[in-house]
Amino acid sequence: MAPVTRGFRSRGQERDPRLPPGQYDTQGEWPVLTAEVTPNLRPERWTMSVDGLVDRPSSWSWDEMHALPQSTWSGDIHCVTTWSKLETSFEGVSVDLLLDAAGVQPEAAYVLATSTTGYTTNLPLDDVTGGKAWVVWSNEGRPLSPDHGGPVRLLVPHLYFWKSAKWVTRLTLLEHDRQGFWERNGYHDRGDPWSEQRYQGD
Ligand SMILES: Nc1nc2c(c(=O)[nH]1)N[C@H]1C(S)=C(S)[C@@H](COP(=O)(O)O)O[C@H]1N2
Ligand SMILES: [Mo]
Repeated sequence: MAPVTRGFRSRGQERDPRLPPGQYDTQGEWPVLTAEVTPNLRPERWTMSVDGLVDRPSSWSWDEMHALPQSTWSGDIHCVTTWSKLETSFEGVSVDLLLDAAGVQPEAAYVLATSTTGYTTNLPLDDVTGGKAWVVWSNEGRPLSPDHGGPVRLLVPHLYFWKSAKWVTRLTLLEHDRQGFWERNGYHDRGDPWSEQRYQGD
């Protein structure tokens, strides 16, 4: 029995390659991190808008969003407070679709995402295009709960999860970066977990 036990132990000590540096696995749990009061949002009254440096400022109602081609993303999410949730999935629409419909102007290089609550977060345009970002309304096949951003949140899973604005309602295309809520409070403008871009200057 001893060799078997040792085998298990050493396997348990190996670092999971899916975990970026400084992160731990929540083992399936999904913590809630909310800076503001969770809004009670009725889907019928929610809209998604794309504005700023676009040819056609555009808005989608709940029904219009659901009429767009949908995608499912599966993978891992990483919060800057060091938790990672591995192997989860979300359903929604690609941000590429929304930006293409609005027609992004050539000077646009950044995006500011805004929530119905006033929460904001800034992202390089390159980080929300090319199949890297979605507007999602369900997780593992179930509607997003209000705590997790329901009815609708942004999903930018390759960056720290504060970039994935809950209750997202607007994407504004900008020529110059404009800091959002956490970024003004010292968090990184990009937030790549694999290079540990946690704070300004990292
Ligand atoms: N509107 C809004 N979006 C937000 C936040 C927030 O406080 N308000 N927290 C961010 C942070 S720090 C993280 S880790 C994730 C947490 O999402 P969850 O509560 O669904 O885990 O949402 C991000 N989006
Ligand atoms: Mo976070």
